[in-house]
Amino acid sequence: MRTLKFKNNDEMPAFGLGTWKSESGDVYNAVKTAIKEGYRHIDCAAVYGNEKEIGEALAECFSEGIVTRKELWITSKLWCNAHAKEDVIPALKQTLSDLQLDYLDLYLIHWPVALKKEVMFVGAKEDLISLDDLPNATTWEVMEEAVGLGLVRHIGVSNFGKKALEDLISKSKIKPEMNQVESHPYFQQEDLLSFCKDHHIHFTAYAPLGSSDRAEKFKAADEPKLLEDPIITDMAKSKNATPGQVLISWALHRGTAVIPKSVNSGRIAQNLQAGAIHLSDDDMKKIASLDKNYRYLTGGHWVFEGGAYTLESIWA
Ligand code: NDP
Ligand code: 1BO
Repeated sequence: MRTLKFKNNDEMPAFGLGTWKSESGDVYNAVKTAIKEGYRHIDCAAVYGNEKEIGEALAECFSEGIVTRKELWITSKLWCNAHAKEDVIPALKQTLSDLQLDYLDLYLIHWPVALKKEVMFVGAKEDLISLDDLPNATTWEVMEEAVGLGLVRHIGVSNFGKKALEDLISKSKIKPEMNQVESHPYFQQEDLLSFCKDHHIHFTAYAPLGSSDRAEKFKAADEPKLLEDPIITDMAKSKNATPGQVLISWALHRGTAVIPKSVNSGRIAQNLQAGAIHLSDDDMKKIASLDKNYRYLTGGHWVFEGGAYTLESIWA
């Protein structure tokens, strides 16, 4: 399995299981099936509301001797309503308790957006806190403390653009080691990927299959269907593979990590096998030609008339 190497020589499996939208009742089986199949990296987040059930699956995998803690790479993310200094460690401890773990391999600031503590899902501009009042660098100081406390091995960010990264890099003792962002053939983010490479920040591609199970209210009516793109489906046929496998293989060939979500045991197994599919330079070029700068996750839910954030400020 391909890995991404960190400065201290820790290696993160480049392929992992996504768990956003993995419902209660499904996620336990998904995680257990994935680990039994050979997955060694699980991507979690407090806001996904399923860390307790993931914790039960992990505990059972350990107690049944399917895998040891050291063999797994577990990522989780700090939700936006816990950015205040005093809220970071309690939120992290809650995640650790839910996942039944002593430490995380990687902990990320989920978005460069701050919410009031009592708000889980943003509904109005009053729910938001401006980054002028609660800067990412303030939250980051406590992320750094979490490393010192041994609660997390590595820290990073998610949904950060170049400007937000530059700001954090200039103010931090421990530099962010990961940026987890949307990336797939329709939204490749070459600029951001190359910025991250230059600053020794690893890059994880989320929504690699087009995130088709997002709630309808967050989808554009004319949303392009990545899994049905003729270049992808033709390439899949020619390699006796599935479109999903071609998309995952493309991300791995680019040198990024990739975390497709599935709760279907057949697709969980199929996605892992994508690591064995070879793409030639010509295949890579054909796929690169598909870029249309199309974000599935626009970030529009953070933006309100007169609110603290604009799309430009979020993605800058
Ligand atoms: P994905 O692009 O992974 O797509 C998931 C959808 O694809 C599901 O409907 C799944 O259905 C389906 N699927 C899975 N495998 C296949 C396959 N081989 N062929 C066809 N369909 C398939 O979307 P996500 O948005 O879930 O992104 C992946 C992960 O990235 C998330 O789960 C989360 O962990 C992370 N993420 C992080 C974000 C962040 O802000 N940091 C934002 C978004 C995602 P089924 O389950 O039925 O197989
Ligand atoms: C608000 C969406 C988060 C997915 O990681």
